Amino acid sequence: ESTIPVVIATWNVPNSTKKAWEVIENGGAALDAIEQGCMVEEANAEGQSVGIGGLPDRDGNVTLDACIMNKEGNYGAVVYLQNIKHPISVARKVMENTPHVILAGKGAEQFAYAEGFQKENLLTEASKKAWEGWKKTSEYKPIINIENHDTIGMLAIDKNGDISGGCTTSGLAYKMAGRVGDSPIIGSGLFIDNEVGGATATGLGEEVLKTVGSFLIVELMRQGKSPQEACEEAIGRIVSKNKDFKDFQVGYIAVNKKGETGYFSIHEGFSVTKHSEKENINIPSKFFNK
Ligand code: SD4
Repeated sequence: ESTIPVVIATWNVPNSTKKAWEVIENGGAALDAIEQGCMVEEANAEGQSVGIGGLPDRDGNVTLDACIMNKEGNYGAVVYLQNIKHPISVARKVMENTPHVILAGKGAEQFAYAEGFQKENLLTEASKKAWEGWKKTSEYKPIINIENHDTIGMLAIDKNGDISGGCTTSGLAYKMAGRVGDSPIIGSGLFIDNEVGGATATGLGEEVLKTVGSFLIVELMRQGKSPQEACEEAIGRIVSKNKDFKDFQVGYIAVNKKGETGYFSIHEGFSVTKHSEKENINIPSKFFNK
């Protein structure tokens, strides 16, 4: 089924897709829809994997990764950003107001303040408690589908048929200090080519990075695969290269220029939220490991 406009996001994030849809319905560009849609989850302190309330690294610091990509193929990202609630918006400013595409850590934070963003404490009481609990064993192990609500990767096609995408996350809980995942890295956590389509990822970022998953999916669609076939092949690439796939999750979503969508994961538990003219629904993804 192909629908234009359309908004699709990783996990169960109906408020985000609703916001993005509203922007598009009012004639807005996919890029604005993406930014505003992602901001909804970033501002939600209960979501422990994005923006404020995100689970910290091993040392108790909340560090955020995000990127955005527009219909011209322009890209902006922030990695290892602290104390700023809306990394997706800072990523957009990097894209629009600097000669660079990625800003990291302190430099990204200083840039954000210069752009008028406020300093905020992102470690909520709930996330601090969870971290203190974790410290008792300090066992680092990626957990499959921590909750049905995680890194938000979002793709949108507006009324003009133009595609944009974004991805925002606090990364893996209790990661090493300094760790950066796939989410803010072009071609891994996100890739958009307005002539072909877009893709974005969630799950164990190291595996997405090693296979440049989102770029792979867009290139497979360029060669004629459907979004569904392309997502399945990209997951296949991971599981064929890493025999430990039983211990980690990766999920991909994709959309092509026609407004057809696809999604696939290694394990059960991944889902997508899709907003079309008809409805705003959460759909369980098909998965590899039956
Ligand atoms: C990362 N891919 O930092 C992100 C985390 C994630 O569901 O998507 N969790 O590796």
